[in-house]
Amino acid sequence: MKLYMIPACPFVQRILIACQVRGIDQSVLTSVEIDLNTPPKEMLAINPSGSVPTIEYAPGEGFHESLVIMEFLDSIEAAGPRLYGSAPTTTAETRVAVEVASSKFLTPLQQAMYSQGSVNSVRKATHQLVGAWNWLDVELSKASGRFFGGTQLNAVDISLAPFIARWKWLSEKYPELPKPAAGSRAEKYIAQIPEHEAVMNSLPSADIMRSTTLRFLTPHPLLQDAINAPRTLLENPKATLEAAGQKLSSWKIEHDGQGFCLKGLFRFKNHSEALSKLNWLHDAQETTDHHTSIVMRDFQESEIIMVTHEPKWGVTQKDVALAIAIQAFFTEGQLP
Ligand SMILES: N[C@@H](CCC(=O)N[C@@H](CS)C(=O)NCC(=O)O)C(=O)O
Repeated sequence: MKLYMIPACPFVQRILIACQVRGIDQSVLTSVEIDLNTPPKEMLAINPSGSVPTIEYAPGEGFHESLVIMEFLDSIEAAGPRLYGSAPTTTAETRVAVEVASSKFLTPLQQAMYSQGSVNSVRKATHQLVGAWNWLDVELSKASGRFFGGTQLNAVDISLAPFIARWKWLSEKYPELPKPAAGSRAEKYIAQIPEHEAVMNSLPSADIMRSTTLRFLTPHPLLQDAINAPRTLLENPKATLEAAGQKLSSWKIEHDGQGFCLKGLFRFKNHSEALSKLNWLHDAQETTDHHTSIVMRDFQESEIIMVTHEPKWGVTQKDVALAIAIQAFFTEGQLP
């Protein structure tokens, strides 16, 4: 059997940890490292979405989704303990526990972990994490050992482990995120999980873990440009617009009596596209600490006006940088 994977992916790491615990080695499930930009055609035939982990259990036959693969691995005869227990009732209960852990704990953690520097996401995570740590603490107190699986890792522990292993870099980057209470079970758990042998054997080097964690914590380069750009007024904004060419083709410079401003007109296919894009814009404004004026004509069309009022009316370098990011997202659907 083959496991299509990239070592830095936390969902792949669930599978690698599961194999370690169950004692399923490379001769049974062979890792095939892929390039996510160009997945092999054998993998795409099984999983057209191109995501990893994907398992090929027989030539041309397979499936994806880390939790489904973990359940499948539990059906294989192997020396190690079962991740979902042996009795049907334990299996069912463990499945439910994985779901609950995902919604109560992983969702808030991932909100911060995949924030891309979004101030709104970090704020939301800050609210939710207090409850998440409490939940973890209470649930661990019901377990018969330091892990959900008692003395060894079960499916719940494994589903959480790759994300918990990233907490260190997450909390360094956002020290304002709530932490588990000092001396609590949750605090011990997040210290012990990354040190568990099965977890250590499954994760790439600390350097790779750090850099991939940080990549999802920092704003997209176009938003980073807007954060860095100075609020310096442009002498000749029309010339700047022309020089930017395609990148600013949805925008024009207007003179509205008080001075220059940038105006862009963007169309949406439907109501839900309009809402998701304006939601992104709200987020981008908070993240770049730069605000625009939006006129939403209807759910098909919005006009965005960008102008800096202080200390003088006009178009600044920051306006232009944010306009480039808005155009990239609004016209291409996602940031390039
Ligand atoms: N729900 C999936 C998530 C897998 C996932 O998001 N994998 C990422 C890499 S960490 C991926 O393949 N992204 C590329 C894509 O979705 O095309 C699972 O649990 O397996």
